[in-house]
Amino acid sequence: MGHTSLEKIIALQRNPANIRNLCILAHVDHGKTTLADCLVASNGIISSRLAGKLRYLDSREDEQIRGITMKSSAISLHYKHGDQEYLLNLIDSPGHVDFSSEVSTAVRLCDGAIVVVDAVEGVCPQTQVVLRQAWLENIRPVLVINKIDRLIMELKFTPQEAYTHLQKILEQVNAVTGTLFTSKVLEERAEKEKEEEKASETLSGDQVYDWSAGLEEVDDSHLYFSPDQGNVVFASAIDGWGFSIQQFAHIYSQRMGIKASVLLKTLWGDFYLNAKAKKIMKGAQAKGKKPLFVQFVLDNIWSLYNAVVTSRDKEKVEKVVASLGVKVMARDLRHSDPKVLLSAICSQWLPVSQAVLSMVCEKLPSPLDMASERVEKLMSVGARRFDSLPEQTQKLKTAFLQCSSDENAPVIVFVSKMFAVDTKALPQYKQRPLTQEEIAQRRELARQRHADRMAADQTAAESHKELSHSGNTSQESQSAGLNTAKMESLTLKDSKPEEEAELKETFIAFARIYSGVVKKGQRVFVLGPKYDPAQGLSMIPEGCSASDCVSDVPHLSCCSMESLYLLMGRELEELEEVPAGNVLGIRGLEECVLKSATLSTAPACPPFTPLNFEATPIVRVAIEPKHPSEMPKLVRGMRLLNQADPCAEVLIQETGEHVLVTAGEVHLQRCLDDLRDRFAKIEISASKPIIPFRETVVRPPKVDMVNEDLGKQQKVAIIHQVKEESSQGRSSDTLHVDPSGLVTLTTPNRLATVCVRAIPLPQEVTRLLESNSEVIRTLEQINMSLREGKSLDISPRTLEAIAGLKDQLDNLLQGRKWRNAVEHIWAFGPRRCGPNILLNSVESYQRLSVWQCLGRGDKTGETGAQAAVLRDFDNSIISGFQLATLSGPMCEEPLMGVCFCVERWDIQSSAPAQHQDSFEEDSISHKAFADSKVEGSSETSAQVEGMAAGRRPEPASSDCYGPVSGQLIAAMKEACRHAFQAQPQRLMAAMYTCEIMATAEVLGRVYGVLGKREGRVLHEEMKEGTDMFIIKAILPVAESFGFADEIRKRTSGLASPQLVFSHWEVISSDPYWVPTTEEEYLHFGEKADSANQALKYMNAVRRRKGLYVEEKIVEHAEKQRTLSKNK
Ligand SMILES: Nc1nc2c(ncn2[C@@H]2O[C@H](COP(=O)(O)OP(=O)(O)OP(=O)(O)O)[C@@H](O)[C@H]2O)c(=O)[nH]1
Ligand SMILES: [Mg+2]
Repeated sequence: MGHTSLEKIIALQRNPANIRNLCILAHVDHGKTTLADCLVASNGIISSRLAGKLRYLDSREDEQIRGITMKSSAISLHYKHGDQEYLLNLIDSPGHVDFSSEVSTAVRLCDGAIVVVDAVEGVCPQTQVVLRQAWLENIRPVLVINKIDRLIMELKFTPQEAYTHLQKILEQVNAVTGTLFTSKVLEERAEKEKEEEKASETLSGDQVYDWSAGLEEVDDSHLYFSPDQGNVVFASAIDGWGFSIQQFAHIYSQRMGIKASVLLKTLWGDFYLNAKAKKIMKGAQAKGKKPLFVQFVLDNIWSLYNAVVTSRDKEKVEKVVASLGVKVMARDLRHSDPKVLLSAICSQWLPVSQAVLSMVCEKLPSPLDMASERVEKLMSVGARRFDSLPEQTQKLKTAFLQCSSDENAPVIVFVSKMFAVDTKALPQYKQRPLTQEEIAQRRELARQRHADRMAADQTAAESHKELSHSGNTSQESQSAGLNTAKMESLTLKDSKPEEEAELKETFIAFARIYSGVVKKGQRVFVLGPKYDPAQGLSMIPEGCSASDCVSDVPHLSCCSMESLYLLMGRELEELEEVPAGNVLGIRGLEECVLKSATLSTAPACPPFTPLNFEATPIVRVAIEPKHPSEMPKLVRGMRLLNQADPCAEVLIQETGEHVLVTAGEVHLQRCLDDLRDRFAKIEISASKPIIPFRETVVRPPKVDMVNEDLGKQQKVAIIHQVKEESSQGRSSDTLHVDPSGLVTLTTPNRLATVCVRAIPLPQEVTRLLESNSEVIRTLEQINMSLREGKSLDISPRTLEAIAGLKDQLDNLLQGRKWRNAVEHIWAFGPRRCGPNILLNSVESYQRLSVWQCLGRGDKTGETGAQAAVLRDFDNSIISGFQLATLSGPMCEEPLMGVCFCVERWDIQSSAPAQHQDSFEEDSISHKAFADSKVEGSSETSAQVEGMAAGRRPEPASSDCYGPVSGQLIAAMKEACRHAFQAQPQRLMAAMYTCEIMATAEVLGRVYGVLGKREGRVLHEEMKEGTDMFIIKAILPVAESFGFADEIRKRTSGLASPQLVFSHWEVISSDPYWVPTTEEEYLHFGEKADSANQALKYMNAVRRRKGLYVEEKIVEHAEKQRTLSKNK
């Protein structure tokens, strides 16, 4: 535990005003863990000589080997600042994109963050992401510009150049914060205006809005990083030094008699010292003078490095040491590595821990300073507004703000992740140092034993003499003794496996207490993400607590916290109770908490808003055990892995495969290692990554593959293809496809007909829908509640977002084809929120708009008999559309960017009505679905499937086809598939963006690797002041595996890219393309078997899914050879 005793920390935990919960955030490799080492060393937990080399918080073996952090881990530190003592709960987070979910879990528990930026690399993509994450969680950041030593040693900057460079970095960081701030102010202004609008609706309408109103009024100076604000530290974590300008202001105010407050304002900025006038003046740059920062600060550091490292001048060093007043040990002075001497001097002169921790104590908020805005954000889930929550729930806000550790205060705890530790590492299994009495007792015992043995030896020797002739008995007795010893060892061995089985992984919750005192063994409610406090309050009797409540409230369970731990990096310390405002570990929740949860003693507490995850899990692999008999172990292991990782997903696909979805290659590797070594403990084999695709349609191309004008030929070919299929056993008498691509399909009982056309959506629309999927999901939920007759109090922000989406759609869907389209949107799909649209162009059918919650364009529709019948089956059409968009005809991957337009839809009103109710609601709730099964119509679902697969039910009376709604679902799905096939079909590939930093020498090789993998360079620029190039490129996910490794190898580790999922892109080649024109035949040959990338991808997917793959068998090997020569 270092210098600080556990008792001390427990005492500090009781004073929330002096607690700081903070995390370290940065781009990968900017030095977070190294900085954390320095801070940890200041508490004596590790030796300061090892600080920076040990990377203490990277406790996993693979973290040490790879040199990157993969899990965030916490440690509690003690710091004395002025006359106050502080407790700092520090969390180190990973910087690699693959682990950005670990950042989200860390940020949620903190009130502040240290953002670290590499002085050479400056603001990198992940720096922007973490600043955004900090912003979204309303936590306050401070800045550490690290690796200043690289400016001296690597880039060989002069102090003046370094100063200019540092200024630029600050500008970059502030630009990011500025953008975040501006967008927030604009958003808030819009909200305010809207409320005002509501209030003044009855008043006169002529108002003029100033677009920038609000921006100027808001004071944002506290937001920005500036050394004179005291929120910036310059450091070199590896050499152990760091400073804020306060320190230098202090030094120089003593040495030169200038007021510290004056120095504080002028040490950073365009000021210089006029030695003659003994004044500090403005305008250093214009007059060509040295700024104060250069003269007073950087010059000193530069000359120190020069003396110690570059020239290794003993005399100079001694002078410097004397002038700084530091003490250096003789062996450091003699050490062959100058860096040792350097850190020995620097860590006394400008210890980085002191600079950083003082800044943290002064500038970061304590748990008591939590902004009420942040509390409301945490408490209002989804679309609900805070003031619509039950009154008791709203009252809990004061508990948050008070952060009280009173006995009566409600306990509110948030668990942001579960992490697994080896059970043997838990404190209760650890050997404790013995107390004095115990040692004395043992000594006594040992002495006794010794004395006994001496006595026994003596008597044995005597008896041996006596019985030296017969000698039997002694042997017997000896062997008996041996036997008992053996027996003992045997029993010991026997009990071991049992112990081992028990000693497995234990899950500890990574949590923070927002209110109340948590006691060991206490019972609390566990609130699931969907828990509704209003419902809970109405169902749980008043005064009922978690300890005596057997609840059947949905999404609520109870559980007890078996042990509480102080998190100390690699160690855990057991605690009896923990007061509010602290970060802690809790054991005993693994049964009720999967990944994150809210715990409370008050049923009125709402679940916290879900964590913001920046990374989309996209890389999936199928996993199986080497020995099939070990399947159960694998299943159990995967379940544990799922719980232990905030971002990994584990699922069983329809094909029965066990699939693991991860954020990227590095993450995948870590998950597999964990599975193999910790959770399943078996040999496993993983498939190649399964690459996701999307299917879409495009406008018919105007030129053919050899750039000749196409005319009508292409279309003929496509219709030919559809016809071919329909003649292959599909019911052609119910299906008709006209030359323009309009598909007419009649249900098998011939009572209903739908006409559907597929139209490609403009790219911008697809992108818009995709980026707004959350909004669409909310919209869908609201519509559902409205349909069920519930009224919802929707927050203005949500309404704003929905209206915004609608306006944007209106703007993008221009032209004759899309006239009025937005008003007629019927649904989005798949899963009701995807990037495809179902459009209602049935003239005689008016339905409620999906935008009904906006209150405008609200048409109740006509009340004709036909329309009423149609409305009853409305849901079947939507369900059919959802099914069709979920898996397309090309390779059963989801569709994207397709609009299905229903142009005609009739149902003969003689449709049997008794079945309708049961099926109509099936997609609304599971309950309704269950009901329908009870009614005995379960055979219909089988029939729906049968029809979807193209089997044709026997003709008989209309009843034998099952309920009309079911038939309609199938018909709609089929119609959509045919309509899709009637258009030129394309695959869409997932794309990564990557930013690669490389030096000029290796640039060529980077381009080489990118080109080989079908990557496209977007732009390339030179990083200012360095010889590094930054290349931004996009790369198909399908080609990305091994990319990072290859780049690293080819450039001898000089360039290392980070891949981030960016978007979906249409692959331009047509997978179904066959040569149709003379020129094409000439160019590609009859078989056209040159590489068709899209076809390759498509067939790979089909093969994986066990679908039929049409492949040409080589007919004339001879001809093939000549062909390839001709090419
Ligand atoms: N020259 C120099 N190198 C440093 C400094 N601080 C850290 N490094 C080096 O930078 C590399 C990365 O340091 P880490 O502390 O592991 O970086 P990190 O930010 O924790 O990285 P991730 O956790 O993987 O995101 C290591 O090789 C360090 O030795 C510094 O002040 N100067
Ligand atoms: Mg790290």
